Amino acid sequence: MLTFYHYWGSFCSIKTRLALEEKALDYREVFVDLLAFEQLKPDYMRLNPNGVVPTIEHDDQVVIESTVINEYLNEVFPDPPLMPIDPLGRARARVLVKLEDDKAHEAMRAPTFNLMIKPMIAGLSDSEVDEIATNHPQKWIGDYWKKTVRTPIDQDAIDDSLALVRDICATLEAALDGAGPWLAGETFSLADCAFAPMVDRMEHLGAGETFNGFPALQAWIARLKARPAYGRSVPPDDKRLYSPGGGA
Ligand SMILES: N[C@@H](CCC(=O)N[C@@H](CS)C(=O)NCC(=O)O)C(=O)O
Repeated sequence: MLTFYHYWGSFCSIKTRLALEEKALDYREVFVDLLAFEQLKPDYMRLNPNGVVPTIEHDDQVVIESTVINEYLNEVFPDPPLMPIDPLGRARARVLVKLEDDKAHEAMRAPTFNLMIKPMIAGLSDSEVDEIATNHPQKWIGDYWKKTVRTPIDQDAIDDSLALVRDICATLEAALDGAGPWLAGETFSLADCAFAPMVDRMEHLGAGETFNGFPALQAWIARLKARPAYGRSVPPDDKRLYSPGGGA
C-alpha cells in the first residue's frame, strides 16, 4: 500500500506526483490543506516532523523530502527506470535535482507567496498568522509566513526570484544544448521530474515568457508537457492556487 500526502498547488508535491505517475503506480492520496495549516496538525507532524508536503507512506514506513522520496520510488519500483543507467548520467541528473532543491524551489517562494498565497489568506487575523508562525516546526518558514502574508507585495523579492529563474534556465539550456532530449540525457529522469513544477508554476503565474531566449529549454518544455503523466501531475484547474494572471 502506497499513500501520497500532498497539496495540489505544492511545487514539491507535483515533483513527486510526476514520479508516481511516470511509474504508473497505484497509490492512495491524502490531501493536506496547507492553507488550512493541516501540515501542522499532530497527526501529520508525526509523519513529517518538518510540517511540509509531500510525504509518502509505503507499507507503514514513512519517507519524507521530495528528492529522497523520488529516489526511494525509483529504487523500490524500478520500472520504468527514472535514472540514467550509467554512473556519469546519474551524477548529472543528481546535480540538476540538487539545483532544483537548492535554488528553483527557493526561487518560486517569493512569487508564490506574494502573488498567489497572500490574496488567498488575506482574511487571516494577525493573531492567526502569529499562531502559525510560532507553531511551525521550521522557524524560518513560520517567520516567512509572518513576514509575507500581512505585508504589501514585495516586488524586489519577486524580481530577484525571476532573475534566479533565468540563471537556472541558462544552466538547463546548457545541459540540453547538443544533448537531451531530456535534462540528464537520452532518457526521462528524476531531473525532469524535479523541474516540471517550475514550468507549471511559472506559466500559471503568467511568467512563462521567462523561458523565451532558451530554445533548447522551450523544446524540452514542449516534450515534457506532451507526456501524459505530466498532465496528471499538475493541478486540475479547480485545485490550483490563485493566479495573478486571472486563472483559477
Ligand atoms: N525540502 C522539502 C520541501 C517541502 C516544502 O517546502 N513543501 C512546501 C510546499 S512546496 C510546504 O509544504 N510548505 C508548508 C508551509 O509552508 O507551511 C521537500 O522537497 O519535500
